[in-house]
Amino acid sequence: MNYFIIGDIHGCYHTLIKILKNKVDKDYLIFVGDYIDRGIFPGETIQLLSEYFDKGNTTLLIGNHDFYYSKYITDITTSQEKYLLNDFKETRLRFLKYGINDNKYLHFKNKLSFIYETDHFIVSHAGINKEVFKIINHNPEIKNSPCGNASMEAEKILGHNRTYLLENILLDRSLPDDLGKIQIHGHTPLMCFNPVFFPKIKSWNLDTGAFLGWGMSAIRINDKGDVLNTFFERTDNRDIKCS
Ligand SMILES: [Mn+2]
Repeated sequence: MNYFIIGDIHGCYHTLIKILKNKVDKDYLIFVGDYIDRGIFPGETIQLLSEYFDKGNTTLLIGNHDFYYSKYITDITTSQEKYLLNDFKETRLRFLKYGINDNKYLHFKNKLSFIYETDHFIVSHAGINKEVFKIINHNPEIKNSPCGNASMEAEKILGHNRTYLLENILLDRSLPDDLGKIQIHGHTPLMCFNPVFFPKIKSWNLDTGAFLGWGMSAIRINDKGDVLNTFFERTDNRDIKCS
């Protein structure tokens, strides 16, 4: 089986449609997360991703924006300060305009997973260090399974480790460690106009700043983790905010 893996989207729906044209029919699809926020079309984006997920052969990983947006709409007791760096207020209005209320969003969030791992590669939102890899390997139930099913279980098992794990999988901006297999992640935008490979740590970064007006990246790999093709799509003008 071959895999088609797509970097951060952030509501850049038209760019997403374009890059998906490179996917071969039988490819297994993996998205690295950050589907919403920043960009203009969060509703259209998660609608399309839901359809792919429901058809099967697709893993949707969770990004920090996807996760913290769900906190923003549910956790009204917490200070909103920590959300100020995001555009959640605007994103919520865009969702409502498109017909996606909070419950519908939470239904979508239940389709998202933390990690996708095979014998030859591992995909996460922000990249993984050795410490996190150890925790994941001690708790294999959090791999390859949507958080909606796994998160309660993970909470029980991981206890305080869960916050550490979450914040690292979702937020770590440092380069990941060499885990002895190919790593693929997004999260930290690079102005490189191509997916970026770091050979020393066998790691791909697929975030090329779609919402910044740079572009969206994807790779096709085989089940050994060998790269078959790389793709880069300049951000579609319709996805760029007029200021
Ligand atoms: Mn991110």
